[in-house]
Amino acid sequence: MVMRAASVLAMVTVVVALAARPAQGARPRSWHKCSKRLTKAAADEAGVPDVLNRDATLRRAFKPQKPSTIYRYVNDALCGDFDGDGDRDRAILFDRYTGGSYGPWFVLRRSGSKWRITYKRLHDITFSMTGGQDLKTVVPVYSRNDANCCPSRIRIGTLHWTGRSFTWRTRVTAT
Ligand SMILES: [Ca+2]
Repeated sequence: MVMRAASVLAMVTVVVALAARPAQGARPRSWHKCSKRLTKAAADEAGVPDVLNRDATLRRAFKPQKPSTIYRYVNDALCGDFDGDGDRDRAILFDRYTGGSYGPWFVLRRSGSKWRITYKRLHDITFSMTGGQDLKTVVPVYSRNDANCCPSRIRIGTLHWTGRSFTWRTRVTAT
């Protein structure tokens, strides 16, 4: 009986240990659309409003208003697990104030029980952010004769996680 109890205990210990660690060979999970409300809450917790308010370029652009009062609404919210650690990560792109103003965006990851900023771009005129294996952003590139609605080219940005760090590449393409 004692032996049996001991072996059950050992089994429970193994099961608990397996559950506590990330799945073996866990793979990065693609970025996909998710809750704007929860992503904004994560951004607030990670200190995104402070980062916006401290940025000199954004402060100059919106003076005397605080940038965090300009960037209150979420244009795109994406979730994924870019580093494959089993914890959901989030990315947020804020609504631009006007067509030509900056569209700041951030990548957030869990660190213990806290959200932290792990990547940011504040000064691109980012129109949209989409998911997949990598995060992709679109910035309009206007030629002299382009109407406001219709840039003739776009700059596509790709944020890729190498397993150790992010790489950022852009390429310009016709629309
Ligand atoms: Ca993760």
